[in-house]
Amino acid sequence: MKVIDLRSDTITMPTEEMRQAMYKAEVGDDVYVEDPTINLLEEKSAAMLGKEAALFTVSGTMSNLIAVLAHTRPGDEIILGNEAHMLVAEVGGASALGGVIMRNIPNEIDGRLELSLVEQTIREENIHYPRTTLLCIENTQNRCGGTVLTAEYTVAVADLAHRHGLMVHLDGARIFNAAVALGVPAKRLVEPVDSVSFCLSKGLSAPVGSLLCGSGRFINSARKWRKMLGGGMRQAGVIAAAGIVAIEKMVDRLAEDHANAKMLAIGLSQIPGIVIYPDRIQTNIVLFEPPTGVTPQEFSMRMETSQILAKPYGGRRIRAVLNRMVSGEDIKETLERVGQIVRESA
Ligand code: TLP
Repeated sequence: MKVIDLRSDTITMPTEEMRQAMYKAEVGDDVYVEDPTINLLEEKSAAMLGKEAALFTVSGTMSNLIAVLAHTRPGDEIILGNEAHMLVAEVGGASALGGVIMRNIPNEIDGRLELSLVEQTIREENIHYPRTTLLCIENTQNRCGGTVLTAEYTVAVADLAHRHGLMVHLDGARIFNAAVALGVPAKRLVEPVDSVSFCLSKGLSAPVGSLLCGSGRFINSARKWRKMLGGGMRQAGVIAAAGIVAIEKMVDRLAEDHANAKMLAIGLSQIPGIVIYPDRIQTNIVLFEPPTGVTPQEFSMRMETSQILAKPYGGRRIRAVLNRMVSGEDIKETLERVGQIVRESA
């Protein structure tokens, strides 16, 4: 039986074109900013996102952590959603290594942070209070089911933060999914934020890496923080080369993953007992609940026995992430196998 891996879009393998580019990549010592392939990836990334400069890092987690370190001082408070990846799934790095308090407010079902709640949470000047210095938002919002933040919303929330003297960082691990879903260039979605990170190694299929983008001054500071974290790489052009292919060739095809996500969601909604809202699917992430009486852990184990990999994702939810390694045929197969599991569990 074929294994259908829906655990994450991080499982995507590099394409043949990426491997060729990696083989041929010109390299140099990137700590001296002398790797031409990394320099090119950083220039192209900054241009695509309409920012002055960019920094290549090993992961989304490292980019987000560097952003916090560069924007804040120990003892500051940062605001983010209760479903933010930076809060839930980055090992508490911002607090442990950056010394900041992570103050969270609930994400709306569509991933937004309610503007009035953001405003109420920003500290006023008071001798007892920490300084609130950074707002972090996420687009797409992974744990809300890959929901997108519109350009209009991002302008509104960034304006609010800026009015109160905060900087704004956007965790844009899947910003190109948001751009494709909304049919707008990614740079429009990140225009009002001070920094943005995005991942090469998710739907874009590169093997490694993330880019942190922002002003020239911010990126100079970020480069130093990256060095302190041990992230100064040397001839890493061999991996950056795949990243160039990722941003140039792999963005438009994300639409296929979105269509497959929709197909999976509609199919799941037709299986009695499965709880899912296909109308809420906006990109490549599908959250669903197994029939009552079966725990998500148990259901995910039964799926695994049927060679379908998808993990419990908090509460009663299971997450399936569509990606380049999963075809339309695989979705049909998934629906058949899941239908069978539900019939057998009844
Ligand atoms: N997300 C991964 C991991 O949580 C396992 C996934 O499978 O979704 N921001 C967002 C919104 C993310 O979803 C992720 C990774 C990151 C940051 C961190 O990126 P990496 O894994 O490169 O450190």
